[in-house]
Amino acid sequence: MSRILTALQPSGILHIGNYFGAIEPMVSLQSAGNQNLLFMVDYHAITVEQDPHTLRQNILFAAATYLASGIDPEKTILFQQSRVSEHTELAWILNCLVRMGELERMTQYKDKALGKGQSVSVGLFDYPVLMAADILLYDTNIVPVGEDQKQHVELARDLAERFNKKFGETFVVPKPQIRKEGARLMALDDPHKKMSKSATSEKNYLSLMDDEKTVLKKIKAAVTDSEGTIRLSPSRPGIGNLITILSLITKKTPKEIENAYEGKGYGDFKTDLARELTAFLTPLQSKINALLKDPSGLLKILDNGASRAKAMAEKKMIDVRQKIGVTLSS
Ligand code: AQP
Repeated sequence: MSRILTALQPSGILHIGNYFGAIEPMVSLQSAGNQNLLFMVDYHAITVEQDPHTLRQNILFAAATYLASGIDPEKTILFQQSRVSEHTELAWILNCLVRMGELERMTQYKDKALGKGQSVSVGLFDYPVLMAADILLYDTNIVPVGEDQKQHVELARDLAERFNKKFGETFVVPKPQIRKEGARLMALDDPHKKMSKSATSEKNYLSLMDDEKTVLKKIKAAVTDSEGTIRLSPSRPGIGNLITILSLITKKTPKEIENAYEGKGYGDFKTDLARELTAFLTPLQSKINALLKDPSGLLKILDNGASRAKAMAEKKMIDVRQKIGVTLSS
């Protein structure tokens, strides 16, 4: 039995990249008899400015999205990061092991800090250490993530090994699990950038809550190129991204899609893609909306998840405090 863990920031309405990169893999791993933990990393979300009212709504929305996508709270411990204070406690201890140079190399930090000068929060810089704490606290074996988070999971591995070497065997060294297709869906308005829920333009992403009209508008406006054929090629990231999305939704291979659109142009392809997306999103949205109508039901699930996670985290921190020498009784 493996312990599997993943998390998402409630920093906006989740998009199809989050769904295919992290939620769907977690749902499929749930059925294999593993021990799963899934949570909303609200303390990661506040590394950039958040409106408190919207943050509260986004936490509940993310919980509803997981459940609507097939997460079973009996099989998966579903909770909110801030409810288990051991995450931030362990992050502090790991902060004292990590080196400045390691964090300065993190590409997500560099991307997010770009152009923001001195106004970037220390939290954004330190984000990968809190993520390492999230993972190591639960003796996690596997972390299903999108491609963008691979470097952060590698840092968690390095910190686990460093801690174990210095203080004795304490942490399991986790492995990232990255799917072959869909691990990095690109922005619709710029296929050289990744799809991101906190992007300034809504044209960047396909939200899980977009309605039929919005989906069609965004897909029609999605950046492609002037070649006009439905073919995968490294030099054609725009159409490649759209083929990947269609492939994820229809479970057809990119090759089958290329064959089906032989001799057809972007107009037909984009109309079909928008239709398939709407057919995929509409039932998911109905389930999410039904769950959101019962906030006390959601809170009950999150309370239960928080106490289960807390019990595991408390046990781990007793060992960690002992190992580093801050516990005075033996
Ligand atoms: N474009 C993407 N394609 C595939 N997977 C993706 N993920 C994110 N973007 C894509 C995966 O979704 C999970 C949750 O991500 P996160 O909420 O922790 O933050 P992120 O990676 O920074 O994602 P966003 O959407 O870009 O959020 P913001 O804009 O708030 O930073 C992770 O497993 C991630 O890999």
